[in-house]
Amino acid sequence: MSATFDEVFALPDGRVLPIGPSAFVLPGFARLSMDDVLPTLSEIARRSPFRHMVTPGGDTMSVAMTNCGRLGWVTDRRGYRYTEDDPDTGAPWPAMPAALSQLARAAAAAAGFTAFEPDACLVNRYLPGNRLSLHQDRNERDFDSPIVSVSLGIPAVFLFGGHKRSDKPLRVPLMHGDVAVWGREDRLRFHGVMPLKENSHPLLGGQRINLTFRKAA
Ligand code: MD3
Ligand code: FE
Repeated sequence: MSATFDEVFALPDGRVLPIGPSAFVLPGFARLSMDDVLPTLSEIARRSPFRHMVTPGGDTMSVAMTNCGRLGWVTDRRGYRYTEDDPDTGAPWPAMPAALSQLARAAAAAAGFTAFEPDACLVNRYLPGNRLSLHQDRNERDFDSPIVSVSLGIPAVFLFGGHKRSDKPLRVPLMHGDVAVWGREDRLRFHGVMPLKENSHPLLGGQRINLTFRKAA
């Protein structure tokens, strides 16, 4: 499969598209940062490799995860939480690279959230067929800060739900370089990712990487 015109040529144009009262998609916002961003991802995965975590219910997640930043999100049979150390290596999570925190801060500001200082970045790796079922992000202490997510690689359909699990979600395609920012009344919305379709991206191959920046503490 060859890359689409959009994947190769779409450049950020300053658009901030509202998908909720305080939720926005910034198409292509991260596209021009790849020379700085991609090497940091290899280094993070070298120090804290991607792994399939287990939910409290005992299911192994299809999405593979790692983290950078002072805190990292983990799940196991004991529950969901943030930790200072990677339970697989026993070492602190890799520090958040400046290229990543600067990108997250700039995206938050472009969406109207000033002074965003993330202390956690969850790195999700999706292969074809992998999905993320509807959930809320509520393990963070600070619900006043927004969450910033950067999509890289092959496209995915993001599910943007309501405040009840049963609310019918909006389907939002997220392409390489797209950034989503959401906070305030949209911060606790249910959301998920549809099973990834087989595809290929010129820089990332047959995978999707999603970076989710949070203020956890
Ligand atoms: C939520 N990640 O790691 S981020 C997660 O693409 C997670 O890997 C997904 O959910 C991923 O917890 C989705 C994208 C996103 C965008 C807008 C939202 C999540 C949102 C708006 C409201 C709530
Ligand atoms: Fe989430």
